[in-house]
Amino acid sequence: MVASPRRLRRITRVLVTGGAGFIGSNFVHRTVGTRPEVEVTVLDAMTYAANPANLAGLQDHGVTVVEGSVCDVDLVDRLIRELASSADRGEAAVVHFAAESHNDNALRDPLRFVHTNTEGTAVLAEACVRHGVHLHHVSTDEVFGDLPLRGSGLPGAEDRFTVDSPYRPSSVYSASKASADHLVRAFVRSHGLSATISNCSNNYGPRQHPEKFLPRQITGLIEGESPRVYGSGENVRDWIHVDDHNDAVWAVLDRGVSGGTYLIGADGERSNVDCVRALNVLFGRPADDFVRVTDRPGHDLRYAVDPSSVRELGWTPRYTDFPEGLAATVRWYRDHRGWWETSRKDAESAYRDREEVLG
Ligand code: NAD
Ligand code: TDX
Repeated sequence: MVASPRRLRRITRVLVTGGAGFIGSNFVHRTVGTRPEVEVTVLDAMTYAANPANLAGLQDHGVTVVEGSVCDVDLVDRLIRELASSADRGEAAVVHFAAESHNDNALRDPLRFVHTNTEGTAVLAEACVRHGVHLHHVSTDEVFGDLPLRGSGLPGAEDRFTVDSPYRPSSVYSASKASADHLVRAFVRSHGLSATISNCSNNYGPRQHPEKFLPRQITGLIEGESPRVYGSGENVRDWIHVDDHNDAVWAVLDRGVSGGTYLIGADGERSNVDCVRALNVLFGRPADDFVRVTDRPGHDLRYAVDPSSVRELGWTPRYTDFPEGLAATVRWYRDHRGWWETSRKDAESAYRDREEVLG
């Protein structure tokens, strides 16, 4: 018999930063659905990436939503003080999703990423130290840079990122997340912060902003447009369903050792071209009916995560069939046109200014 891993923490109250965005709102829904004993407060600045519809109806389930920034020192201090004082029946934790999350935007406005992602994380860490609250910092596999393509024969071509991989971020987005990871570790070592960090691979699922790769192609296909692939399209991402990511975050919250880092992934490596071919097939179109457009400057080639650190906590992914998860995601976008129509228009007008179709 496999022993079920021991819980180190019994968390009964969480402050979810960025809880109106893609992964954060799915985390809130999943927490409300699977852990009714946990009280949830959301802190979100409601930037363009947030959608108030993501949290619709959750107030009836006791979820409190506060509009504000993780960079607001006084607001963060008050919320974390309240969180600490009311967690009498268990422990409180901050689950930190809030970020500027899109690489293409980091090319246009890099300092905003440093402010939100780096400084905002330090503000939270300092308040967590002051009030003795655990911080779970949600980070990305992009902090490790990129790997050569499998089969290329280059050094590292058969590797995946592990907890011992060196940090080699290539964009201001990933550098701002890497800096945040370093700050969390420094607060643990020098200020006694209780914290865990997870670095996850690319997420897909409902409620992802149409600026991102898969929702951009899905909503475009619904509108009758061909998918748009950057450059050669041979770039590989390691896809994981957002619910699997969030279940892994809960595994880390329950059983992760303070100061520990956990890499989250679901063995889902696929090239961008493979993804658009799978989508075209789902839409009943010729697999190769897509256009190649201007590449992203500094475009990372391959990400791949060795998830053994989080699997050791007893977590396993439930969405192991990517085409099935993709088909369910397509259904969600077909059924929620009102959710994405305006944000798609805004994202597309920015894209069309910088993209050219390659011959
Ligand atoms: P998202 O852009 O969909 O959501 C981010 C949320 O943060 C939005 O609701 C936004 O309003 C909020 N926010 C932005 N600035 C804020 C501020 N100053 N204060 C408070 N809230 C603020 O992003 P996402 O894809 O859900 O990513 C969530 C987290 O997961 C990020 O930290 C990201 O780095 C990390 N991550 C994402 C992926 C992925 O594939 N999307 C993979 C690994 C890690
Ligand atoms: O239209 C597109 N065509 C295209 O080929 C877009 C929007 C993207 N791409 C490519 C770029 C990447 O190779 O698709 C891949 C995925 O792109 P994004 O969705 O922008 O994600 P990525 O840059 O890989 O970063 C994502 O995963 C790690 C998240 O946005 C980050 O927040 C997370 O940290």
